[in-house]
Amino acid sequence: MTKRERSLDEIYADDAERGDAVVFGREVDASRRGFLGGAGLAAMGAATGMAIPFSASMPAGLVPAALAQGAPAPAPAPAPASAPAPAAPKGPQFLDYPGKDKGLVVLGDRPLVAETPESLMDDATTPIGRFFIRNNGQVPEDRKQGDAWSLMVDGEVDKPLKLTLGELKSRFKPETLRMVMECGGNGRSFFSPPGRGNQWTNGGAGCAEWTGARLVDVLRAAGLKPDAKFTGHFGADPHLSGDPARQAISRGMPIEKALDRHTLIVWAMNGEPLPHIHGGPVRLVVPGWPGSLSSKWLTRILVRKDPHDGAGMGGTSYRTPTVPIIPGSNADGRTNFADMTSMPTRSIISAPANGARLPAGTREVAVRGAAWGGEQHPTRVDVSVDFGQTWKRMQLAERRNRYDWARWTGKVSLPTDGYYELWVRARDSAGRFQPHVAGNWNPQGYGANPSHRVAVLVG
Ligand SMILES: Nc1nc2c(c(=O)[nH]1)N[C@H]1C(S)=C(S)[C@@H](COP(=O)(O)O)O[C@H]1N2
Ligand SMILES: [Mo]
Repeated sequence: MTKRERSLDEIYADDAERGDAVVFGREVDASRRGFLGGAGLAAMGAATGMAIPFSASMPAGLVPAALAQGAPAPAPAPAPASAPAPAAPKGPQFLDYPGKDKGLVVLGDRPLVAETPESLMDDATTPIGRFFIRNNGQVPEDRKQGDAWSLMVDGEVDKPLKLTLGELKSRFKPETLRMVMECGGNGRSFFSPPGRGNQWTNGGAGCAEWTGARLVDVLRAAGLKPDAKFTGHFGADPHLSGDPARQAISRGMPIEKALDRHTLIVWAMNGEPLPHIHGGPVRLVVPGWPGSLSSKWLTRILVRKDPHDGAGMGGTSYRTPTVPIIPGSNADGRTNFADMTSMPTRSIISAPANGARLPAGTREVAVRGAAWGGEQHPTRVDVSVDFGQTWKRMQLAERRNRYDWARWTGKVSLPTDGYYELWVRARDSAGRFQPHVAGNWNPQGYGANPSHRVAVLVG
């Protein structure tokens, strides 16, 4: 047998720094890999032993998707029995949590935050086991109160309500909708320089079937006063410090969003009682807007005449510049910033997975994924295999209801064996395409929605 060159993904799986040295010709900060120059491109071709058929149209400075931050480490080649035990591999830390898929990637463990790799967003309805987790404080103790859980609706209302979950279920007509919930920081890792916070790739999103009462029905039952202009949301989770005087998070929204018939007080997810880690027994689901509004372990909705002032409001929290600022600058969010409302349009390729190796001679690849867009919805999805020179339109499936994501499928052709990147790009109902790079830099890194890229090796 001839001596086999180690592929670049094997080198990366064993030793990411060595991989960087091969590609970039020098050591680079492994968390923020540098840009790939012409020499690096040649080195990469040599290291993978593969041609890059469309290298001529590869944008200068592009970090190949196979190497980009967040790429799941490809499985290393099995080592011979005699080989010394390999050093602990660097790369993603996978979640080990009851009921959760082992493929979820931990972004932080205090508070617990885990994202769903794009390849696990392959179901039309995201299974509970694959749904991302985002906590800001401690996970409250699970007292298994079920229908005895109670919640308050007060403030600018005629009749403050104190409702148990049992009463909520019996007094209001339940609604079931399949809707995306997405963290406001989803895509943050694509910003340069990095935004502060969890370094989400595209995995701070999922699309579940939510069952609950419409918030509008509950607010009408309480009777809104003329001054009812905003909400404030409260949950039972303790602050990370354990200080009872501090809130983990307490966000609020304009009353118009609270009156949207899709905004729900939810007690079931995919037909099951809402799991504790997702805010059970009761949470809000405020679709299309930053996930932070969707308060878990919901205890109180305060109706206000002024914008809410809880933890996670004001400054640069869930706020983006209304006038572009210099990336990396030190804005405090007081001027020319606005609260985030709609999330931007995003699309993902859920199959093939990043780093997929296809048999030599493969000339056609089936591709599929999802697209969604906050208050907008996707009107078309295109995939490119030649670094964005040409695009092929994919087929969009019907959405069940507003805020559902659109699943899409299609086929792309590959002219020869080699290294390819599949790029996906959605256009939304406002006519906006996803950009190639994250724009509108902001200190906390919100709203990054560049094209998702997947590396594929044929041969
Ligand atoms: N009480 C409470 N609600 C919360 C949070 C939290 O930390 N505490 N995190 C918010 C954020 S930032 C997001 S993105 C979503 C995540 O919901 P999930 O963990 O069910 O995916 O819950 C929101 N609701
Ligand atoms: Mo979030």
